[in-house]
Amino acid sequence: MADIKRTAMKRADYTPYPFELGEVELAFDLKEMGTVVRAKVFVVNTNAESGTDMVLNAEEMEIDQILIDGNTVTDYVFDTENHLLTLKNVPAKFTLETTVKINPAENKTGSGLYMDGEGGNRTFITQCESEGFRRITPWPDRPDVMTTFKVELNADAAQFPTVLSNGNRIAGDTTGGHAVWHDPHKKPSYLFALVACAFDVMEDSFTTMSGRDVKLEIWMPTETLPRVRHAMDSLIRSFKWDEEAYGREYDLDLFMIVGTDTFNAGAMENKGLNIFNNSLLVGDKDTADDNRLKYIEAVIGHEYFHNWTGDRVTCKSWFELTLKEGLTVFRDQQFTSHLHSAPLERIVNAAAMKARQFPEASGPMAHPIRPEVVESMDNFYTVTVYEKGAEVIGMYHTLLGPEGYRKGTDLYFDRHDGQAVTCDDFRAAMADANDADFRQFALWYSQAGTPTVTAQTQYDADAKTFTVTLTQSVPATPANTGTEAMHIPVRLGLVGPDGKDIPMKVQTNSTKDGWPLFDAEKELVNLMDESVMLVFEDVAEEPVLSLNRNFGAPIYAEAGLSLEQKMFLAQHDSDGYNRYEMVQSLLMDHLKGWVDGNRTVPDSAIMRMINQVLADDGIDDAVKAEMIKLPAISELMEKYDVIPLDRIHEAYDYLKFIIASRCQSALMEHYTRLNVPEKWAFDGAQAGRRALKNQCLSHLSDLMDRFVIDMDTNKPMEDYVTDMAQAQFEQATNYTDKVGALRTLVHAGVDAEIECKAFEGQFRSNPQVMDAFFSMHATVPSEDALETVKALENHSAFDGENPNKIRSLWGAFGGNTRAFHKADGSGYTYFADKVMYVDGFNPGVAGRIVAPFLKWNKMDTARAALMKAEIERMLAREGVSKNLKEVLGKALEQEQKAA
Ligand code: HT7
Ligand code: ZN
Repeated sequence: MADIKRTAMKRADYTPYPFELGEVELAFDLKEMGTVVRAKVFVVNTNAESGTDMVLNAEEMEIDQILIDGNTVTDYVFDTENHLLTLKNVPAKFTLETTVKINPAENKTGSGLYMDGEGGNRTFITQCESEGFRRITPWPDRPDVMTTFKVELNADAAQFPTVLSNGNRIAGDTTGGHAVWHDPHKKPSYLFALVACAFDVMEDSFTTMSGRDVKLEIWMPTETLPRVRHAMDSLIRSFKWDEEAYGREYDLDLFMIVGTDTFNAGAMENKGLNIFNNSLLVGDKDTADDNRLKYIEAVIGHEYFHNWTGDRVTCKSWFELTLKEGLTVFRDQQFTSHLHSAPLERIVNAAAMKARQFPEASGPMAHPIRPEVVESMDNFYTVTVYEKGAEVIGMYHTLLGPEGYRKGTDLYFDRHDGQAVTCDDFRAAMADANDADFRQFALWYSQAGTPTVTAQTQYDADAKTFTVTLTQSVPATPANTGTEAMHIPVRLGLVGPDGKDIPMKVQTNSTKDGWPLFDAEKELVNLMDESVMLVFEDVAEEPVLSLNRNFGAPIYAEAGLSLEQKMFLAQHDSDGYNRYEMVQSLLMDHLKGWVDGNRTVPDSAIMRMINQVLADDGIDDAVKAEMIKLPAISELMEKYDVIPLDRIHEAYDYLKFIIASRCQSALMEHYTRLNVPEKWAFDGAQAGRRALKNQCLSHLSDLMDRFVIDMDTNKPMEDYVTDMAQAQFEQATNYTDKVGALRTLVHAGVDAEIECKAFEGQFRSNPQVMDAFFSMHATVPSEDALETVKALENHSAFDGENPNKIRSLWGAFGGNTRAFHKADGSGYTYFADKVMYVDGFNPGVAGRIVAPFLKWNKMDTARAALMKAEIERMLAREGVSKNLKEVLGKALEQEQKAA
């Protein structure tokens, strides 16, 4: 095995940077090879000392010249392995000038300055979060070093007429390949951006609450520009919402967005110049489905909201990433809830927590939302930092109510505008603005793992009391961050036999750190001890406990309900989220019972429940679609120490068949009801109809591989449903219906060659749609997907160096449990080859797509051995990145579960 020495940074080791920097003047002479970057900055040693060393970060560059106060410096060390440039014995105050050369055309990492596009769309583009600026110029590349920036850009005017950077343009224009930009707001280097391109622009404007006019610009290749209207409208909605909901106004005269096809993440909040992956910017009714359009809107909002939560107030160190990301995700979720349906948004976000974050929290990469130890920062842009971080912000909102929460954010912005701060500063603002104690709540920042809250109940018919005992347990994780009792806000309700909520009155209440055990107004328990008991009085008849309503805390909630009680809540709970949760829980019980050979949920119960959901006029179509979806396979896998994967697949096949066959007429009836042409609108009700229709079609398609005869037509169902999907494909007047029909056909394994060819013919030149095409094939629930994916590598629209293509084909394949986990190990070998290939030029992406290997230790003996061998092979690659060393190294430290 090659050397796998790993080095880690610890949050506890933070020390402030010992120098202060004035305004930096940057000058770029942009060339694909040999871009010259000059930086000039006035530096002051904070302790007024001379003769100390100044350490700068510097990576992948040739140093041409270093001047201090105009004199050439020779006394420096450039450690190219650790990417550090040390200037020896610098004065107490001085002007530093550096000149370096970099090669953007050779940079395939997606970090720093690199090239995107081809021909007339060739573009210089930057990505500096988290450690990309050091690839552009030597600099203290850390978020707590903040300066103003003046940036001069020069590029070949014929090829790159438009040169953009942060702030305001103070010289040049958008056509001459030359401009000088000045950003008056101090910012850390990770928020720096530049773009040089030959794009066109969509313009609009927004008048802020104080009456200032802001120019809005989206820069794009001319041919793509018509498809960014939705993004521009979303941007205008974002400006308005942040003023109304948080009182936050935009602070420059210009706000620009530039789209790129080559991007490691979704988008980037550079001050005044957001850069977007085109997959989250470009799309309209004919090229993006309803979910994608909603996602585009949410990410446009997210990046814009960062202007205050991230840019104006930033992070003191990268350990504090959730300070800006958790908060900004919470803000974008509020934005989506406000514009669309709050219950639906809650369901979708909770489902993502359960399917993605809970598994992360129980694996080798488990970490608290504020990690304590990091080897590669790229590996910590995680669902834990983002989504669980948002849940933690949501709990402040729950505990303080909307007004208290707003008082907290107002104080946070007042106190910390222009500063780089910590999660503790945010928590202190919430506490101080409300005179509330969040000391125990701080454990949410430091403990990893998903707490379980178990409820035990007892009804006393004579005393008319209902006793609820709540017990919490916090799991140990590889991160070893503690298992102390947390402050968990547990929302609950008591549902009477008539289906109505029973008013909740506790016999005795108590307080801890100022928090009442039972907060009657908010209908929540402040669970702060390991176990608490609440006695509810005047309870005339035995109720059913509805626990963790609205998924108010990111926990496993176990109320110990019977099949009947779950069926009852699924129908009657006044909390929409828990109605959804009960249906999902019954589907999960059915699956698990099948796997374990101990079935407690009969097929007839599933039939009754699905039919009931479909028939219920009180539930939105979009919510119905979510309710009747099968729970994620990752959720079921979480329930096992040793994962019985083959039986899990059989359980899914069986449940799919049960739903399709037993609910066939209801599914058909709803499909037919909803499959009526209507004038398209970006509207929740309409999107809900499309979602439910496509979900019904997808369920019905599970009859395709069984010989079932339709009673009415006497036709085999296989032909019948194929006909329906083909007709929908041909007649679709919007992309949601078109791609929904095609996915159904492809996933059902019927011959869809004609439709696939037609689809490719129509969309070959649309990279985002081709990404969807690749993913659709890579996720076919069959072992055969491996061969399909291999073949698609040769597709003319595929490009193995492009992060979007890597994710859509190979990344999606990694999530295909049937093909990736093929018993002969060929899926593992294939995928490991791809990870190693990507790691050779883009470790950031490799560190993420490798995730399916991480739970090797929970697989059966044969699979675990095959996976382990591939992990070792990846680690043994000459030049393996620190990203892979960290994630795979942690995976290997796990003990194998199967004997
Ligand atoms: N803040 C942005 C993070 C990001 C990023 C991180 C690592 C590598 C590439 C990246 N591109 C963007 C995105 C956001 O959360 O808003
Ligand atoms: Zn963000």
